[in-house]
Amino acid sequence: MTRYLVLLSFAACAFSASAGENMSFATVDANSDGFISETEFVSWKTSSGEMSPADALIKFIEIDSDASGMISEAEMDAAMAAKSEHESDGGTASEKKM
Ligand SMILES: [Ca+2]
Repeated sequence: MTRYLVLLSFAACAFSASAGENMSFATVDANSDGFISETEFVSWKTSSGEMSPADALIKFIEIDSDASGMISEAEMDAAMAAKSEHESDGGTASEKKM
């Protein structure tokens, strides 16, 4: 039973990782000004049904590390790197359990 749960969580991680790879900064930057505004970020996150507007706003504030009100490509890269690092940690832990 535990083994099935580990497999399921591993599959969920793999799925979310591949979904993330389909996203590019340019896709989210709707007006192509080189920054993702709060509006662009929230509409991207909510359009996929992934998050509520409130959750998307919290995520935006997390990623906007210099609190400029805009997400730069560097800030987005840092957020994606932190996310994939977290996911690979999860994968390693699952392999150890198996
Ligand atoms: Ca923009």
